[in-house]
Amino acid sequence: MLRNLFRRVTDLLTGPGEATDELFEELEEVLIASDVSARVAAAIVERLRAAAREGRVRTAEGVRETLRNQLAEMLSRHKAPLAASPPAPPLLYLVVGVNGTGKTTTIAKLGARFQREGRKVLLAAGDTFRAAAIEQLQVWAQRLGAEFVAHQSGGDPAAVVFDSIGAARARGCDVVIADTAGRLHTKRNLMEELGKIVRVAQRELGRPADETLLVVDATTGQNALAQARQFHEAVGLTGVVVTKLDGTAKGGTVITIAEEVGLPIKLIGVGEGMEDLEDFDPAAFAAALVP
Ligand SMILES: Nc1nc2c(ncn2[C@@H]2O[C@H](COP(=O)(O)OP(=O)(O)O)[C@@H](O)[C@H]2O)c(=O)[nH]1
Ligand SMILES: [Mg+2]
Repeated sequence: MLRNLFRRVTDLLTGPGEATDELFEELEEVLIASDVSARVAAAIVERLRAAAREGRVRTAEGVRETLRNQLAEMLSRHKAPLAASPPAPPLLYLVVGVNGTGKTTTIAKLGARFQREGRKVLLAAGDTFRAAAIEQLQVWAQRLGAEFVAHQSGGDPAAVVFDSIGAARARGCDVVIADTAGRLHTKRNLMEELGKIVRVAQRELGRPADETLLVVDATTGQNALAQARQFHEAVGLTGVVVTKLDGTAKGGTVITIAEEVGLPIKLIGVGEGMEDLEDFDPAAFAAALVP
C-alpha cells in the first residue's frame, strides 16, 4: 500500500497557515527534496502561485487540495493502458532496466497476473550476462508453472527472445515476458544488445514488441530519471514500472519521469510479494502523495 510518499509536503500544507510567498518558497524546496526535479517543482509551484494571485487559493489547506488536483492532472496526461490484445499471439513484453531495480521480480508478478486472467505465460531468460539471473527466473517459472526458455549464460539474448517467440507459438502460449541484462561490460554494449533484441523481436513478430517496459527503483531519485532518458533513447520505451514505492521512496520520481521524459507510468511495485504490483492510477497516486 502507498502512504506518506510526500510526507514533508503534506506536513507543510497541513494546519491553519496562509498561502504566503514564504510557503511557496518552502514548498518548492520540499518538492525537490522529495525527488521532484527542480524544473518540474518550479512549474508546479508557479501554477499554485498563479492560483493564489487569482484568489482561487488562500490557505495552506487550499494549496494542498489544488496541488493534489494538479498532480493528478499532470500524471493522467501521459496515461496509457498496458497492451493486452496483440493482433496475433504471443503478446510480447520486453523488460529492461539496471540491475537491482526489480526487473525479475516484476516479471514474476506480471506472469502471475496474466495467469490469474487464465493466460498461458512463457518467461524468457534474456539476462544471459549472469548465470544466477537465468536460475532466478527459472525458479520463478517453476513456482508459477509457467513455460521457460533459456540459453547458456553468455549466450545471445536476442536469440533467446527469437526462440521464445517460436516456442510460445509451438506451445500455445499467450504471453511472453522477456528479462534482459541490467549491466554488461560497458553501457554502450548494453544499449547495443538491447537494440538488437528490439530489432529481432520486431522482425519475428511482424510488429514491435507490445510493451518495452523500463523498471526503475523509486528510491534512487534523480538516477531513475537519467535511466529513463538513456533507455528511452536506446530502445524506445512504451512505459515505465516504478518499484519499491512501499519503502523509503519519496514519490517524486514518478512525477519527474512522467513530466521530464513524457513516458506513461504503467505499473507500480509496492512490495516483494506476487500480488504487490498495481496498475498506475493517477488520481489515486496523487491522493497518496498529498492525502
Ligand atoms: N520493497 C520492494 N522490494 C522490491 C520490489 N520489487 C523488487 N524488489 C526487491 O528488489 C530486489 C531486486 O529485485 P530483482 O527483481 O532481482 O531486480 P533485477 O536485478 O532488476 O532483476 C529483490 O530483493 C526484490 O525482492 C518492490 O516493489 N518493493
Ligand atoms: Mg534480474
